[in-house]
Amino acid sequence: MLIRIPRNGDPLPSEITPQAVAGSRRLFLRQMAAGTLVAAGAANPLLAAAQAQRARLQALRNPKYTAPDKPTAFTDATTYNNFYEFGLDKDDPAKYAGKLKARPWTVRIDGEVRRPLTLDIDELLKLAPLEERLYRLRCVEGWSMAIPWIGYSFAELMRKVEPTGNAKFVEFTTLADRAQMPGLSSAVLDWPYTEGLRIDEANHPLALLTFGMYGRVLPNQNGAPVRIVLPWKYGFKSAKSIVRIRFTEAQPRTAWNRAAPEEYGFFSNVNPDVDHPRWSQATERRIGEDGFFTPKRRTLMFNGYPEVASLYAGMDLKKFY
Ligand SMILES: Nc1nc2c(c(=O)[nH]1)N[C@H]1C(S)=C(S)[C@@H](COP(=O)(O)O)O[C@H]1N2
Ligand SMILES: [Mo]
Repeated sequence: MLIRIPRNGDPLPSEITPQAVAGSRRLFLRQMAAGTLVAAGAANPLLAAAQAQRARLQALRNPKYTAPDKPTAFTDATTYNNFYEFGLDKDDPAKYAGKLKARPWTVRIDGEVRRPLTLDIDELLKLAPLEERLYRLRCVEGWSMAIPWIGYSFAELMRKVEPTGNAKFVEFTTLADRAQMPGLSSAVLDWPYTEGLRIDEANHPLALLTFGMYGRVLPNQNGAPVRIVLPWKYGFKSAKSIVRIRFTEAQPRTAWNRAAPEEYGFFSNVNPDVDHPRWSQATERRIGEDGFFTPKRRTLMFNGYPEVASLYAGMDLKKFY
């Protein structure tokens, strides 16, 4: 991502104390001193209010896809974000995504399919039963979270649109609206943000078309009203606020690959043995565990989802990073 190039002696991106965390720690200490801290959830009244206003989303917990991890605090998952359409700082999406109008919203599904669809977001949401899945999310920058997402396998949508024999890839295009997204004035990426998958990856049951988290619809900063979540890949593959899904014969270009091809490949599977050209990927910092003495976690192959390994049988994953 657009992290400062660590020069000699500079901290690695994963070692910089995130502003939001430092900020909430200061607030916590102040509240402690003032004796106003009644419960952990009261630490951020603004967030509590935002959470209460979002619609609940009913979903059945799928135990097969429930990571044994402790879920990341909702406050962390909604204030420490990458969503460059709203700015480059981790707390920019929480500050500026409030403007995003996530409903009404249409998603176009077309390209190499027998039944192209243009669906209102609430029709798309009802296309298959919603499940809750606790997935690990590993950002290429070296931090991770565990988030209870709500959605259904992207494979369910694929069955409905019936890809043709020519469909070899899927391209996701996300919203690029200058009126709602202040980050678009920056030329850091060539907007709109696009991502892509090989069709067998998209068809893997782990790939989750996601509408909610923590029991409610997605907060804007996490990609409302619909995003994809690919827990075995680096976080940037999981495109937010999707407006178009296109099935293609040729491998689609992706925003990050166009911006820095040596750093962000098409596959971008989590792999502790393949370093980013500017830093190691062997370990990670779990957001919320960043005490001074907290050891880093070892990053797992495919982020701990070995069931995807067969998708890459026979591929040199150093070459196809
Ligand atoms: N449209 C869009 N999607 C995006 C991004 C972005 O900047 N724009 N950032 C990606 C990155 S780098 C990460 S790590 C995840 C973060 O998701 P989260 O904020 O819900 O944890 O979103 C991904 N999806
Ligand atoms: Mo990321």
